[in-house]
Amino acid sequence: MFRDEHNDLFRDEHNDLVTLAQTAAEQLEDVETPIRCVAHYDCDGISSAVIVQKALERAGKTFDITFVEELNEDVLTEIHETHDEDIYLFVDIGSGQIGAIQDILKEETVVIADHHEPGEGDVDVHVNPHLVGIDGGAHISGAGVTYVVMQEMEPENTDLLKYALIGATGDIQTEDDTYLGLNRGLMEQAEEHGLIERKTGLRLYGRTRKSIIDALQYTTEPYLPGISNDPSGAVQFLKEIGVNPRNNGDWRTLEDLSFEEEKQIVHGLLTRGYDVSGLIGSVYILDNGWEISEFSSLMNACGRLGRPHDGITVCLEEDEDLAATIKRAYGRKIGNYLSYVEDNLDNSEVVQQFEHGAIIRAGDNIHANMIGTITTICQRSNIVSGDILVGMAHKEEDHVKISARAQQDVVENGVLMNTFMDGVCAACDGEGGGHDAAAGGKIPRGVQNRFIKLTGEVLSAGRLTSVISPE
Ligand SMILES: [Mn+2]
Repeated sequence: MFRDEHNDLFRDEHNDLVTLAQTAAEQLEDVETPIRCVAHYDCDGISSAVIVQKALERAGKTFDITFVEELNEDVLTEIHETHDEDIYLFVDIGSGQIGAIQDILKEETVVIADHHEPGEGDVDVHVNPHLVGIDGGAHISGAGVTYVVMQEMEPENTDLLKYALIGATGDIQTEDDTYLGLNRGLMEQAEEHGLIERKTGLRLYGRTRKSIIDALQYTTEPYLPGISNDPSGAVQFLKEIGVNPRNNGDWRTLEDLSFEEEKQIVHGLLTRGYDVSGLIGSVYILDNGWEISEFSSLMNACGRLGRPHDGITVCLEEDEDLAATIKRAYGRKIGNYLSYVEDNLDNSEVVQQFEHGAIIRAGDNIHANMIGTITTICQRSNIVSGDILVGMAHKEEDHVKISARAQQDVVENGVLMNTFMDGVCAACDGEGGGHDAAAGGKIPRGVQNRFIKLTGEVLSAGRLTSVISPE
């Protein structure tokens, strides 16, 4: 069978992943009946679904996509009972639940293309980097794995590379804004094909979308006194350095500036004594004009608003109006949730303060999908102060979703949120994990008070260092 050269870039080094992908591609090529695709609802899952949609359309297959927030026996059973396809394709989800999939879909053919840590079990085809010694956490996303499969199916699918990288960006698989491992190879290919352009510049919020004034005033890391949260200060700064924020009456974005003007901004910030080293780096511009991290935030917003199918539409139809609608709806939702927290700062039933941090008990007032985002914003913008912030929100009928965030200096002192969440959630019949500074978990609703008591002890003086820090 004809195979083109594109996957060759990593065929040598990552032969085994390509071999798995080839098996999956052959399996899918042979299908003549409808396919049920199940995808995770976040940016990486939506990007994976976009790749599936485009590739299966090109291959003339009949298919439909179901998005899920998580996968467990109940969710699988429901999907199984409400659909009658004989073949399932899981993308960016499934590896961790492979045992349940094997049990529930025993009559069906199952292909999994995922990058999560695999559980115990076996399906017809399981494409996962962990199985072949590749770091699925940092080096390739669910969309990346899906891409490799679809590229094996049809070399023309190379144009879908950018979605592999949007997915990786959504899963924060970058370090100091560079892509690692297989993602790096994918990025190089995307650049070669003109799908993504990399340049060095100011990495300010809203690079391609916001006025320069907003990009400056919304920059809070590092904090630029006289510019951050200060629109008139930002206007004054631009005036001082002689950069016009408008062009024929239209607000200009950073992306609209010439290289010289961008340099003037950097120079102006340095002259004022700001440390801007962290603001200068690689920026990646997609061929639709969006900066990749902003586009991936948009995809995440689609998922969190419960509109993942709109994410596919935005990608494939380049629907700018829909993108704007989603951004507005998401912004409004965040604004409402933040007001709820602000209105309850003095209400210890909702915001409970401790020596070293606070717990937000949102109950049904903040959607479980959004509690992580809200906890992050409350901490970064100091709406709720403290070293550690823990957010809790009702999930499903009988669970509580938990998000824990730590300030960077706390993490540097060895206080790790994943260890903390793992320990406290396990002690409450739940499970937790995640990253050093941002972790989360899920516990049964009946043990909320126990969770609050244990967490409160940790967030109180003394135990913060003795319990969760190694020293
Ligand atoms: Mn993923």
